[in-house]
Amino acid sequence: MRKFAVFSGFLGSGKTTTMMALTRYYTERYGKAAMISNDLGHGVNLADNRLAQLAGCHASEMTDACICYQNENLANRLNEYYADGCQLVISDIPGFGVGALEHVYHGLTEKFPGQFDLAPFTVLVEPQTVDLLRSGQGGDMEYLLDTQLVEADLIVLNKCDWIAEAEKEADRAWLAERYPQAQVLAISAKKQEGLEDLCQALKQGKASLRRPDIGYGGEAFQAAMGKLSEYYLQYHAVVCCRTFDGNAYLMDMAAEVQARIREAGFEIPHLKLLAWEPEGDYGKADLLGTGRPVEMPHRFSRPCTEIAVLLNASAVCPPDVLDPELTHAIQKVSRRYQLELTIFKKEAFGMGD
Ligand SMILES: Nc1nc2c(ncn2[C@@H]2O[C@H](COP(=O)(O)OP(=O)(O)O)[C@@H](O)[C@H]2O)c(=O)[nH]1
Ligand SMILES: [Mg+2]
Repeated sequence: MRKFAVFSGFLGSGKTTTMMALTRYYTERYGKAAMISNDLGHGVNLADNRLAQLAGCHASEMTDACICYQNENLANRLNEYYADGCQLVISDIPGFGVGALEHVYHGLTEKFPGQFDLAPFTVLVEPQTVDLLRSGQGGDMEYLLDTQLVEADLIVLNKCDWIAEAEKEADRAWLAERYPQAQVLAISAKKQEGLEDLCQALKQGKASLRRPDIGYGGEAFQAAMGKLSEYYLQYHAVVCCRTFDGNAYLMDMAAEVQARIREAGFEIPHLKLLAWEPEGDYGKADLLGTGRPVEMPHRFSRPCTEIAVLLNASAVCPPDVLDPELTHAIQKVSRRYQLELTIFKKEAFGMGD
């Protein structure tokens, strides 16, 4: 088998976490698997790929643009992995992306007929999003949340560790009824539950290569994209004292950003903060909205003396608001911890620009 799967799904639904868990699970049981993190930021070693590398996953990245617009690069990358013995390769797309069914699956099929065995087009969704869709409270993001699921051959309800069995079954049933074209699975990437079913669905299933009308580029698409922006920052920090607590620093930074974006009246569906020290110990904090608690999926195991930090925010907020709010948050919290910062790279841009 030389299969390729796209994992779509909204910001924070767990694409990266699931790809990491699944490539590991698959490799241990069935043969080599690899993951590609796709990012709109420029440069190399952006947050998701750096995280996967720190965690020891078989991973690489494609940056600068959605894989939607890089069919040749993607085909080359897949062929390299297959030549290296990989049997399954998974790539995500940016978390507010739609249209990859057409641009990636049909693009590869038309440009490289017969070359790639495409697994079901897979879309991750978390219970919180199901609640928003069910109650019609998706707001500015409703079009994207819904359209991603319209594209799915396979819907993966992730983060089921958060909900009771009855709620899981109710969410599954609702998804199956509203999106009847898709098979629906329930997993917890964090607890590594449901991975066998997901493996089998990818191994045995096939892409339908449907062509649903998703209004790509239309009014609703433009309206949603026009509200979104991205921010990337990379810096190095020298620590003043041996008691520096990297975990507390990341938590405080996420909380400061949360308070500022809430105060400014905007939303931040995903803020990622990844920091690591020279020996590879690392911490990661995630913020998945102004109304949700900051999560820390990985913690530094000891105090550190210098760190590199990658910050990536995807916000429903204009870039000229997001940029100063984030810059001030970083300065304020870093000053509190007496860190000396060297900034390497900063990018802030609106998705509608
Ligand atoms: N409780 C729980 N959290 C999860 C699960 N999968 C992912 N997360 C967390 O959700 C946040 C976003 O996950 P990530 O993989 O970065 O989402 P992505 O933006 O879709 O790639 C992180 O804090 C993850 O640790 C899960 O199965 N259960
Ligand atoms: Mg990700």
